[in-house]
Formats: sequence, C-alpha cells, structure tokens
Amino acid sequence: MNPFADTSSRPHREADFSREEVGLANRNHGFALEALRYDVTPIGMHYLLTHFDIPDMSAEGFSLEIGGAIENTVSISLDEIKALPSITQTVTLECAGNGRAHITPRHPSMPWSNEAVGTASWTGTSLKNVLQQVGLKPETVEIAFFGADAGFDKGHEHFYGRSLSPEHAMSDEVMLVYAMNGAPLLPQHGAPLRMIVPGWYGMASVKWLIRVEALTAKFDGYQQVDGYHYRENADDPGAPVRELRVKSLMIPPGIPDWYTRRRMVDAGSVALQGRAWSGNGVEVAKIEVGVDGTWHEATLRPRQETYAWTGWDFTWMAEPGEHVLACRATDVNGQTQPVDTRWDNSGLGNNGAQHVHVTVR
Ligand SMILES: Nc1nc2c(c(=O)[nH]1)N[C@H]1C(S)=C(S)[C@@H](COP(=O)(O)O)O[C@H]1N2
Ligand SMILES: [Mo]
Repeated sequence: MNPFADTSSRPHREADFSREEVGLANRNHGFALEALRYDVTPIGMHYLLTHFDIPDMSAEGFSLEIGGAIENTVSISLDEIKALPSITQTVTLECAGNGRAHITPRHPSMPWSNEAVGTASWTGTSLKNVLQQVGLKPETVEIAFFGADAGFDKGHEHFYGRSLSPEHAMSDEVMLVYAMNGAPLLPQHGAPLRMIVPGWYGMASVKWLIRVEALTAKFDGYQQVDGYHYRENADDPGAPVRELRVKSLMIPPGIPDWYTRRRMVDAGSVALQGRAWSGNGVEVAKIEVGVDGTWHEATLRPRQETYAWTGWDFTWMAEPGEHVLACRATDVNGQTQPVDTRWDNSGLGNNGAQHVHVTVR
C-alpha cells in the first residue's frame, strides 16, 4: 500500500500562496518539528521573524541609549551591560502569527503553520538593573523599546518598537540579552543586544535594541497600537496581543512524504513525544493526544524552568489504516487549546490543535 503514489504527478499551479507570502517565508524560517526532541532548540533551528531588514550592527562601540522621563539621557556600552549581574533563562518564544496559515480565509502575511516556536537559553542581565541606574521618574507610564531596523507596514514608516508598563519592565524576568545557548547572539537573532520578555508572544522581545525611552504618555508606535491586536474584523479596535496562549505540538511520527508531509508508520507501539507551554509562566496541567477524535491523556515530563516548554510522551498502539493524530494542552488555570483553528482577522494567537495525518501499514 502506497498512499503517496498519487503525489508523483504534481501539476504546475497558478497560486495558493501569494508570491509575497512565499517571499516572506524564505526570509523568516520556522523550526523543523522533529527539533521538538531537544529541550533547548539548537541555534540554527530556532525560528526567525524579522519584519524589515537585519540591520548592519557591530558589538564594537555599541551603546544603548536611554532617554525620556529620566534624570539625564545616558548611553550604556555593551561592556557596561555585560558587567551587570548576569542571568540565564531558558525561554520558549513563539510568534503570535504561528498557526496563521491554517486559518481560512487567510490574512496575507508570514504564512506560518505550526513551526514559529523555539526554546533557547538566553544570557544577559535583568532590564531592571539598567533602569534602576538611570532613575525613572514617577510620572513614567510606559517604557518604549526601539530596534535599529526600520521600514513600512501598511504605509506607516517606523522603527520596530514596542512598549511595556514600568512594572513589567522592572520585573526580574525581562532581560537584555547578548548570548543565546551560550554563544554570542547571531545577527538574525538581534545582535549585539536584544530583549527577551518571557511568557509573552515574540513581538515583545525587541531585537537590535538601540534605544529605550521612558514615556509620560502611552506609546503610540505602530507595532504597539496598530499591529498585534486580536480583531474579529478590520474595523474592530481589538485587544492587544500579550501573553502566549496555551499550546502543544508533537513530533510527527514515522517517515514523511517529501511533498505532502503526510506520514507512514509501521503498525504496533509508536512512541509519540512533543512539547507543551502556556503564557506568563503558567504551568501546563494536562496534555491529551487525539487519535481519530478520541482523546487520551499523555504523560507530562517534569517541568524544568518557568518560561520553558514542558516535554510529554504517549505510547500509541497504531492499527493499520488512515489516522489523524492531534494533541492539546490544558494549563493550571483551566485554559485548553481549541481543537479547531481560532479565527483572528490578522491570523494572530491561533492555538488550535495540531493535526497530523498518518498512514499505518
Ligand atoms: N527589532 C525587531 N525586533 C523584533 C522583530 C523585528 O522585526 N524587529 N520581530 C519580533 C517578532 S514578531 C518575533 S516573533 C521575534 C522573533 O525572534 P527571533 O527571530 O529571534 O526568533 O522577534 C521580535 N523582535
Ligand atoms: Mo512574531
């Protein structure tokens, strides 16, 4: 039995994905699902999302500028930042657009299916160590963070910028980062200095950080007030995207068909494994594996770090035929992944369950 024989002829096609979507997918790669086997994603396998161009930056002579509602505008060199107390945190980062390509109709943007997620061990210092030095004024209502990369989105020209509340910016876990998995940060991941905002979707973790500004009014940057909002439709004012939604993924079992990615598995006992995570460091309470729509509880591995995904295992007794596998996580707050895709006008926050088509022989 060869269920993939009919994929030998692949007629040329007009278009499903636009040329622009494919262009974005060539620049911004996801991770290979089999990399879910690693607690910490190897650097080159970590997903990437860069809105504009990777800026031409050098660690030499680099300094971070801090201005706005503080005593005096200051420049802090990379060496000074490296001299501050260092911390290393293993953090799962996921792009808010992950799962967008499963939504119909689809918002034209980076067409992620499942793979815009990864876990790295980030080394740097708590942002609060720098903020404490500069002396925030009490009238500060938000702190804005700017990357060195600029461009246009929907006609708006801007430097990539995001903001956090002063309380969030002063929390222990928000980091200024200069190393990833023990190696100097690579250009595409934000070298020489980036932020990591654990427990939030990736857009908050500003790469190529060059300027911090304490604001006495809410930040009105494009990526803060226009982009990254959950919206029912284009006219909906929407709600800001913040923490990760509970989610899980599995390593597709067996071997794939090159083109369709459908799987072939031998009958018998199949060891399924994957990862599960939720937002703001909320622990995952339960993971279930769906076999043709029937859910079975899988085994969670012990949790390793607050902001890192948790591994899970399940033994599937695979019987010959066509099957659809799925997985869904529930966190300790009782939030469960939807089985189907979750609608959003821009394709954000779709934590619908992953489905894997498997032929068992
Ligand atoms: N300066 C800057 N920072 C940025 C971005 C960007 O385009 N420019 N993309 C954000 C988004 S949407 C995500 S998901 C993460 C991706 O981080 P990574 O490429 O290191 O995986 O970076 C965030 N930080
Ligand atoms: Mo993202």
